[in-house]
Amino acid sequence: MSVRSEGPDHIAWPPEVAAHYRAAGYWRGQTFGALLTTLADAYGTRPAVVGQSADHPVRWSYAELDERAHRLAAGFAGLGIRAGERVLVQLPNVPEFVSVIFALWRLGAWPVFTLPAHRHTELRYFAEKAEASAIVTVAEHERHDHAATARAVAAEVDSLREVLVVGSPEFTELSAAEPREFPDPDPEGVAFLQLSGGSTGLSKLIPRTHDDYLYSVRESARICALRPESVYLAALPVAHNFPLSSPGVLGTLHAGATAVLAPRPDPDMAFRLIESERVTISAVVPPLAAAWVQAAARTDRDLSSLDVLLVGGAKCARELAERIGPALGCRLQQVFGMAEGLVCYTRLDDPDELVLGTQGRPISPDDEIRVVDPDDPNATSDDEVPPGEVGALLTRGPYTIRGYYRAAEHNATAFTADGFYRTGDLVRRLPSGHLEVVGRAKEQINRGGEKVSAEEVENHLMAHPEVLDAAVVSVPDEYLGERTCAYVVPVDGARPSEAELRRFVRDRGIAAFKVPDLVVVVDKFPVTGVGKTSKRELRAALAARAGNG
Ligand code: AMP
Ligand code: DBH
Repeated sequence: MSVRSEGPDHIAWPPEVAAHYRAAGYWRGQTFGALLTTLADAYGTRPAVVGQSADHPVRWSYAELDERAHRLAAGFAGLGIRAGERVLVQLPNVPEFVSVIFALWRLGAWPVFTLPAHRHTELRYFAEKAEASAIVTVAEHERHDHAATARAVAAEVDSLREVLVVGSPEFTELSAAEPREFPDPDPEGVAFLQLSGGSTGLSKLIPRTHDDYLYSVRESARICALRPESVYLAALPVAHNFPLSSPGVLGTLHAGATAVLAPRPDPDMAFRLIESERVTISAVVPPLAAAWVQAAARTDRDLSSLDVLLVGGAKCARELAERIGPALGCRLQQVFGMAEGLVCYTRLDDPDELVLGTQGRPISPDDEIRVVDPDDPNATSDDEVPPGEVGALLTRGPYTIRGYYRAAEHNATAFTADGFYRTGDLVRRLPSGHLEVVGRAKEQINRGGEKVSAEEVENHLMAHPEVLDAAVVSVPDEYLGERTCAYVVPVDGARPSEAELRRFVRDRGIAAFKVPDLVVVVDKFPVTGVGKTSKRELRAALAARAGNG
């Protein structure tokens, strides 16, 4: 398979740069497995993870989580899973998510963090690309038979030897294996593969190391003022980088605090847990923030324990930002991050103007930020715009990758020659260092925090026998921020209906959020000077339609 050999697994930082990150104390030579041992020693009987496991409530102390991770690691090893092997983890917000990933870390195997929303096509792609040897999933979630999908994928991908279903008798047996020790993996080596939102085609795999990720987790916990008494509610799907690490479940554990895993993010579920667990901090994407704000006006639940709500993943409109504090009786903390690395936070002691009007400033003094010419996709780190002007954001630093996993061709354009990551975001930088995100240069639709790659959906549409060409663009949407609109040019004489095309895309086995919200069949696309489809004009046409409608 050609997808398997498109470049190296991991592009390390240059040696002198790595030496600086070590000397500055960012990289401390600790692995996630070793961290859990330290946490169990320090916080033993304190509650680490609270959640629902197959409909029964679970409350694991640090010592219990530690023991479970030890046993599971031995169980995985018994199945033949080895250090350096990749394991697809597709779990919703269940406690086992935490024990499974720490078990894999202890073993030195690499979790690949897929989302519960991913379906056959995506899982197969990740499994092939990573040459994964196992999938860990649940039997069913939100009425989808995950075990069946995983088995179907395993039947098609040679490397996949095991499908492990949390809650099955086989998994329970693995969890009871006799604990044993494994050699601690290299802290500067890859710990796991995180997913990008997939700006060009399918999601890219992002290799993160123990050292770099632990630095961002440790600092995130500090910036969000987590203490052992804190209670973090994971409402978003925990495999995503935001609820995993900013500060997320891992930052929570790092602080010796308690992570509560919500099976669903809706206000009913979230408010019930905030009340019963005395939640102090949580994290949401803007559309969910809006839903919580609305529901707060008519809830009987006691939300008084909530101190901080992080909002990120997509731009939080100023009007929404202003309503959060009054409606929920908490402080707002904005966060602008990416699975590739860079994470910015507004600080808890920032003036209101910055908290409401910016997406924060970077975690690290060594996060290098360049705001460059937005009209030149090849702009270098030298092509900076004047201070205060909008430009394309480039970044480099102690926890930002230097390259995607096995993606040499894409890396050539996604990174500058001197190692800056082209984030694709358009930002303005204030004198304080805070960034205001004003838009996006890359072709990605941000559907309320769920990132949809235009190219990926276009490819699915073009697989339809009656579709000649497809162009997917965003439409502004009051609730989600953006929705997807697919423009389609049919082959001669054909006129596929909107319903038929949407059904076709859905039946390709992809996440429901990627099915175009709107399909418009046209005779031809507007083009740019050199004859490329002009998405700018398509968006303008859509805006005009909306204006007339
Ligand atoms: P992903 O590739 O899924 O990790 O998504 C990262 C992207 O999400 C960033 O490059 C931004 O485009 C977007 N994003 C994340 N947080 C924010 C935010 N607070 N405001 C605006 N955009 C955001
Ligand atoms: O959207 C993201 O990817 C994101 C948002 C906030 C992220 O990765 C993060 C914080 O770490």
